Amino acid sequence: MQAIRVIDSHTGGEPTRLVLDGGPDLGGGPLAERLQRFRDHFDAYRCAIVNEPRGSDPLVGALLVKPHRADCGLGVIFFNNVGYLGMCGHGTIGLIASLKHLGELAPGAVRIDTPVGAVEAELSVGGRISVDNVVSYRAAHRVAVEVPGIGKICGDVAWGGNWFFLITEHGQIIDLPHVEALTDFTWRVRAAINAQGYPLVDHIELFAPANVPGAHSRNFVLCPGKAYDRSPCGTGTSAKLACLAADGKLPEGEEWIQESLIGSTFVGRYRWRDRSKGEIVPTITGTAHVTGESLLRLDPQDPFCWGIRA
Ligand code: PYC
Repeated sequence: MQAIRVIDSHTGGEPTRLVLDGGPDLGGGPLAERLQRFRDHFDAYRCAIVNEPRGSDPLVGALLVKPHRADCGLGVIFFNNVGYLGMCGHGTIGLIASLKHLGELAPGAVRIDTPVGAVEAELSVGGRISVDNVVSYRAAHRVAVEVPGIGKICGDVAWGGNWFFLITEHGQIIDLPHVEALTDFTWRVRAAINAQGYPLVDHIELFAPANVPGAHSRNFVLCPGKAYDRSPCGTGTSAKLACLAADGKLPEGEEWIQESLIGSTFVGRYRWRDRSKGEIVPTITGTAHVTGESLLRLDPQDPFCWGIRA
């Protein structure tokens, strides 16, 4: 019976399952090519690892691979209940906390190869983890979308390692009791923005005033497979920082504390990469905790051996 060795963690409540052994052999080459190989030939592994009955909708998988970029010490490909992610901020923090737990990483910096570029993680002695994410930017400002059953919504389209549509004026109450309404609202918005010429946008992010003392904003992030992010979303916070930088609302180097729907926080800041193009390098800081270490068994007699396809 095949076995897959994994270590589970959560970052601000959002789970990550790091695959250490027994995952698909994707061969060599740039990680974007390996991701395509994963999608084309080994997608059953994705489904087996993160979907029910072994996983759950919010769970993000992280396949640890050899890096392709010569300056990287690690490589990772992230995936979820419906597909693959370019980058994942909470997942990178979970990856570092998991390797530290296994004794495979000491405090210090490590560069990590991902399908959308190299990122750099720094593990502090106290256990906090900072990630210098891929270059992020706002691609479109104040895009108006007519959403069936809702009306006109305005938002920004931004890249933070995944594509986001960020909305501040939405009329929604951003708290846990309203999660179903928030999911329904953002799912409709996603269909409308996709239909309106932004087919790659697969994360929708709403903002409201913070509840946690010291935080600057609270968000709700709808992920591609319709689960919401329990963490403040590392790539979503990167996209937000790009918008704040473009609007001149947050100076370079200053802290932006982003709170999630469940009250967990990431500290964000950025430095300009190319001001004339609105390109920033965001840094996201948070913590993660290991929740389990296990062997997933793939029993060929099990009718749901390869997971329940979402
Ligand atoms: O933290 O970047 C993130 C993320 C993306 C999807 C879920 N979490």
